[in-house]
Amino acid sequence: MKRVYYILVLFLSAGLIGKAQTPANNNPEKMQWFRDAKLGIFIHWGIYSVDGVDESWSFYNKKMSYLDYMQQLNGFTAKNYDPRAWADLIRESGARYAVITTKHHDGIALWDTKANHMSTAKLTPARKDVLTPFFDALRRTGIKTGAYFSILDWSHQDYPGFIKDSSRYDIKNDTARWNRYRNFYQAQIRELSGQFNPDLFWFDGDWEHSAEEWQAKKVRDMILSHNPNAIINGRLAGYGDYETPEQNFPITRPSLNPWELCMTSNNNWGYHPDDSAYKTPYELITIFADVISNGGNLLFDIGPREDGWIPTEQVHLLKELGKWNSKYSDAIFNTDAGMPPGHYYGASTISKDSSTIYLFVPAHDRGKIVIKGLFNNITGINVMNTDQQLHHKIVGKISWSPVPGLVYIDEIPEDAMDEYMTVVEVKLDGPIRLYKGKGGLSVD
Ligand code: FHN
Repeated sequence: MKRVYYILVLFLSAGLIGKAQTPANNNPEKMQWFRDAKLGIFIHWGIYSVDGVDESWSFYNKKMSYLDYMQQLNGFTAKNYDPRAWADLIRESGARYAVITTKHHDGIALWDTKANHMSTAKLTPARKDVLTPFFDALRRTGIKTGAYFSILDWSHQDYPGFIKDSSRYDIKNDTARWNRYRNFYQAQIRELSGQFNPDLFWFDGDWEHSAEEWQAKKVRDMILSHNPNAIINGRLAGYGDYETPEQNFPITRPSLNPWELCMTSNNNWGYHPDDSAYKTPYELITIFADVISNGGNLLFDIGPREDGWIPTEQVHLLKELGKWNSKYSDAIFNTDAGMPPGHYYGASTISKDSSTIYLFVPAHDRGKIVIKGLFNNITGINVMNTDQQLHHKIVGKISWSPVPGLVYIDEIPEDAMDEYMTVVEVKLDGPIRLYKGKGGLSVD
């Protein structure tokens, strides 16, 4: 059954699910903070954090019985939960937004939903809405708020994929029952919208029904009528604002829309004490640089334990990422996507005024740095956060040809390199102009 999950993730990462249409009323201005944000922190926290099992999937894939899974309700204490400390750590990472699982496929809400009794407030020793204090802490810290919400609910008695008994039904044969479920899930979205007014809705689970069956347009309209600036991710059956490739790095840039790669810190979304396969800070930073170079955001996931404690490996990753982000923030935030492939063998970004190129050089990459197809004259090159200027040489420029030569930039001295990834700032004589031709005599 685990295969089911992987087939699904394959679809997702291939963009076959979560493909964002650009709805007619999509106003690009509202997306600007998201485009400039570059980094969000994803938080998978729920009753699955008690035994450290796969979120919802552990009963769906029959790794454990539904009843055993739900026994975890008795262990969710949140006794060390410190939402302000969470928000401070998120801020320290350099992230501009955070997305928390307000309700995963298992149907257990982190807020005191009035739509049913399935919540941490009613059914766990925590006995509280843990969502409100987190969103308050985020807002106090200036971090944008994101609400992950699973529109499917494998615990709801009127959901066709209801797992506890085999009462799966075809919605065409029982429209009243499907309408009851639809009214339920939309009521919960109205609660989230009205009570929490998140800056971003991160929907999940749209793969089991069509946009019409979900009434996706109605849900989008409902959210935007309450907050026209709310951003919706690309998992509302085609009614989202951006694409959401998952785990696998997109080799082809997803689209001109903004896009966001969500990725785990080890191999699991939620707390998994048995999973020590954490990415290293170097791997995280190189992935992040690659994402922003391609015009995307990275939504990097952590999975706190049931009591609210965040694994030390995840804290370390966020802190190391934060140190790097603050050292090179001008090259990262409020920049545009870098040069298209072919101009530089690595990640790059471009300043908003297009007159500066930021080259990302992985640690201990030695040798000269080459830029191809740059028409501009270079007015200065420095290793960011150092006094180190670098010289360059133009190679292969034929005096009578308009085709630009190759730019060979001196190697970065060892003592000027960052332990993970160094950023070289290349100042141009004006807005960047790139050669796209096939060489030879013609410019194009
Ligand atoms: O099924 C979920 C999964 O548990 C996890 O929440 C990821 C995070 O993006 N989303 C779905 C799989 O794509």
